[in-house]
Amino acid sequence: MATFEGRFTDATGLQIGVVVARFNDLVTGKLLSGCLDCLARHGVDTSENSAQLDVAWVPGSFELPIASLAMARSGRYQVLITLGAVIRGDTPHFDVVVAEASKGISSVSRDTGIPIIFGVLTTDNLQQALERAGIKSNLGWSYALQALEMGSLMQALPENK
Ligand code: INI
Repeated sequence: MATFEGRFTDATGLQIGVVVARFNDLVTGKLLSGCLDCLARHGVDTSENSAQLDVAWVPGSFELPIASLAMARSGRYQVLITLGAVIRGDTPHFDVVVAEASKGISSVSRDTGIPIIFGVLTTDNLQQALERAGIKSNLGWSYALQALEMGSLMQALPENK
């Protein structure tokens, strides 16, 4: 029996792309900070001229899938992280934006075989979003951990060797 698991201790050889939505950047900027902090503490080079990490900004969560598709197709990354915040109070088309972002991200991931971490907060109000972006905990940290796990798992799985 083979058991495959991701690892958190050695990020060497992992190229990571992060796609961040500017909409609600008070929240997404904090998610990005938490995410980069976690990656750095796990040995990822997060410096300005890092060859291991790229960050792409898009206008809103609706655009996360198309930018993810371009990055996934580039063949440069083993894992992508999407960061966004869709707040129900801000928009009557909350459900549309959330549905397009989630369906789009999952289909890009399946179609390209590149794991994409779904780091889009969906909350009723700004307070809840901020609580998940640093006031209580910072989910950006968790998304980074999940990216390390999935990126290294994909490297370990037989069909990716
Ligand atoms: N984008 C978000 O990321 N979060 C939101 O809460 C949001 N609201 O409220 O509308 C939002 N809208 C912008 C959308 O993602 C697109 O950028 C825009 O429609 C242009 O295509």
